[in-house]
Amino acid sequence: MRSSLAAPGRGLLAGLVAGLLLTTIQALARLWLGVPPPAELLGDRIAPLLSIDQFFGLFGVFGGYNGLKQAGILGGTAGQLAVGFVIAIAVAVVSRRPLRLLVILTALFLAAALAVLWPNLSTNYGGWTPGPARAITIATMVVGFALFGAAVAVVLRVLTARPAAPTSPGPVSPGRRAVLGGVGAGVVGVGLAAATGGIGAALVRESTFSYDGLRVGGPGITPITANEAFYTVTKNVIDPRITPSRWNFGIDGAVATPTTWNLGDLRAMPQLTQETTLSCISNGVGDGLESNAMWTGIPLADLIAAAGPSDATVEVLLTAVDGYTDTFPIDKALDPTTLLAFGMNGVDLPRRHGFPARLVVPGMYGEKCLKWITRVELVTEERKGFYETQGWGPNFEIPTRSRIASLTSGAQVPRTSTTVLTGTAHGGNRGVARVEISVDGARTWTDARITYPGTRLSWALWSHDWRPNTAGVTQLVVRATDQDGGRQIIDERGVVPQGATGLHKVDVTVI
Ligand SMILES: Nc1nc2c(c(=O)[nH]1)N[C@H]1C(S)=C(S)[C@@H](COP(=O)(O)O)O[C@H]1N2
Ligand SMILES: [Mo]
Repeated sequence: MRSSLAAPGRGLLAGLVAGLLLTTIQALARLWLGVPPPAELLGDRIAPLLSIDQFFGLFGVFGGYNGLKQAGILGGTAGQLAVGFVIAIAVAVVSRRPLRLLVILTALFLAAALAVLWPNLSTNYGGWTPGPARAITIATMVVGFALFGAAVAVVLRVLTARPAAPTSPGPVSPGRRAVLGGVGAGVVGVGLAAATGGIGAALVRESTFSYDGLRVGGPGITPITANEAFYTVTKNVIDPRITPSRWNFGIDGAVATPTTWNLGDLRAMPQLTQETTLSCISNGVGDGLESNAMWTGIPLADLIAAAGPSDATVEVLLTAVDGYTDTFPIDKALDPTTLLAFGMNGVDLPRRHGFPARLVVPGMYGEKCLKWITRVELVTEERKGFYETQGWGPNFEIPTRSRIASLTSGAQVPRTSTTVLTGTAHGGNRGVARVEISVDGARTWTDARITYPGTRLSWALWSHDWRPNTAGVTQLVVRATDQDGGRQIIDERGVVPQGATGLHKVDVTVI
């Protein structure tokens, strides 16, 4: 007896149904439990291994960080489906011992995924800490791959017409049975595709694409940035949504007593509120990946002291639930202004800014301010975090900078009336002492008015009333001096590898 569908066709159909089932299970686990599927983990596995040039090269190919993230997740999911097709077709075509082959191939597929992704398995977007997170991720992969294998076996069985015993002719002929089986598998496949699509749509709504890369700018910059307007940078396709009961914060490594605290423990400790400006290492001269907020939290030093740090400690290695890591020197971790923050501008940290807890590390780039943090490991030798492995740094201290925010190059300015120029100046953790403005391409300088002085840890806002008088093209330039007397670096340096320097220049036409 022969099935109406040839073996490769049966394999393809089985691979489609089983692959969609696997994708659906993974999508549901992502949505409900925050378990990242292999395609997502693969991105995190590869990203740190790229050089900055390769990383930016991929931005160019895929249209920025968002485009790269989308291509990565779609490519990884398609790749998984492709491997599934290969397995199912191989099993369908090999007539001897197909089940044994199926078990072997599925187990190999699973083992390869676990081996490649091993360092990333403790990532969990629902807030589980590294130990349970790893167990849940592995369990989800084992269940998903096993069900994939089972689904291939079932579909192939349904599609393969077996010879009917001559003494008991069934009402349905084997050929017809295969056709019905094919139709059945098709219906199941369409159902699974719809389920995957529906869950996929829910995941897209959760995604970071709408806000990753949010910047501040324009004439309306306020001393304190509203939470909704605060600049945002994330490595994630979907940011963590942490259930506090699953989460805790721990200090381990070179300490006398590794210690964990739950959110209730931490909130019961004395809190302080500190104004601090955060600034991304990718913030180009004059760009808006920089914002200021009032952060409420506990000095990290108090928590480290409770765990009994070893004198041999050189750095802290920080880990967040999304698998993001970074390091900075122990001296900075013990600085009383380095906070484990729970509050932002008087409310709980918003989800996208790190709920329930993030670091605030004044004077160092935003990279170091881990959102959704769960672990601080004291280490006795230099280690590297997510972006450090790409080659960023080694100096992560924010240089003194200033920006003209109210105008962009190409603007037209009236000759006979006053134009109010406004902007920001930021001295890292050194405070801003002075801002000067030039309206003639850095030939002559005048002091701008400091309209908001800020603190040593925050930006200042400045303003200058400009009455041009003469028509034509001119260049506006701003420069700042910090409270330690450090003047803004005029050498132009790009954001790679340790942040941009140079003066912000805006070309305008006076009409
Ligand atoms: N867990 C985690 N923390 C993170 C990141 C991340 O991707 N994951 N991005 C970092 C980067 S590059 C920056 S600039 C800041 C941005 O913080 P914000 O989005 O609250 O402004 O968060 C940092 N902390
Ligand atoms: Mo950043």
